Amino acid sequence: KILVIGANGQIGTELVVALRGIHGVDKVIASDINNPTYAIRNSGPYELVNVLDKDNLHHIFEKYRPTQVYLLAAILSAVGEQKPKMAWDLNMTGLIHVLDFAVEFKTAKVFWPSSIAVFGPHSPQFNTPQYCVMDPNTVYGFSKLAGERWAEYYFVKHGLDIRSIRYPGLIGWKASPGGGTTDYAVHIFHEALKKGKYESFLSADTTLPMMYMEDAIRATISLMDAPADQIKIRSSYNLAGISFTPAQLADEIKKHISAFEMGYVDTDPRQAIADSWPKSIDDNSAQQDWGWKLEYDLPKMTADMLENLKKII
Ligand code: VAH
Repeated sequence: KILVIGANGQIGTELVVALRGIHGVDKVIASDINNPTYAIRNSGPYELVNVLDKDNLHHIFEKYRPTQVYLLAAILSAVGEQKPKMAWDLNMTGLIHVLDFAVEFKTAKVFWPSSIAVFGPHSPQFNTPQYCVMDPNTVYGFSKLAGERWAEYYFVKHGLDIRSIRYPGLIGWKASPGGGTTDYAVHIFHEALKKGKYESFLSADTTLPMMYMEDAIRATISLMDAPADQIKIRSSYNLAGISFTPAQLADEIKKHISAFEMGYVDTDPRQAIADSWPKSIDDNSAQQDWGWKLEYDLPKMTADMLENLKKII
């Protein structure tokens, strides 16, 4: 059995769909703190799980004895700055509970997402390497950095086969983003189709590493399928994705919706968060260790997003 915790989130929703397609619906237990969203309702086994409730979480591990666990429950960067202690508690204590039960129940593999948010103002801004100065200044960012240290620690001390990816900002059409700084890159598509215009909360020239959800899910599954001896990094793997600005994304959308109008909100707290993150990432380690290769560039992603969103908006 595969347990996905945080199944209602932007990554969780898509991961449940992908894993059920591979392993069969009944093999994948979706779970989250609240009831399933439309996207996965009535589509297979579902449990209410609160990673901060040890008894509840222990009961789920005992009931299913999962061979794989994907822990996607987290509070993201923007919401995390509004609720710093809650973000630290959920992201950190939640992870440690899962690590402990994975060891207790001998879970074969654990996946846990990190983020480019682990880098900070003094990290190299371009082609940010796997190892460098990391001084994240958001609670989300340093909870992910601390989480990477815990993940590697449980691999070394307990032999737990835990694997992780530092995701760029993710863009997909199956599920809404969860209160992050890169959410603009999803909202813009919905607004372009519904209203023909969008007011970006990040400035026109804010370059960020982003990635289409198809690539992010494929990377996750290929990392988890790779033989353990190929996984040389047990903190978290950099993934580069595609780096672009809101202006470049708007221009790409205009190739499909010529009347699309882009505007910019001049003050938003998420700008400072975006400015603290790298502009591009070096993912050589992922390419060498487990053969990572990106498929969606900006034009291909934009075309696919609009084509799929058009059908459900
Ligand atoms: C966020 N979407 O904005 C997440 C992600 C790199 C960004 O970690 O917080």
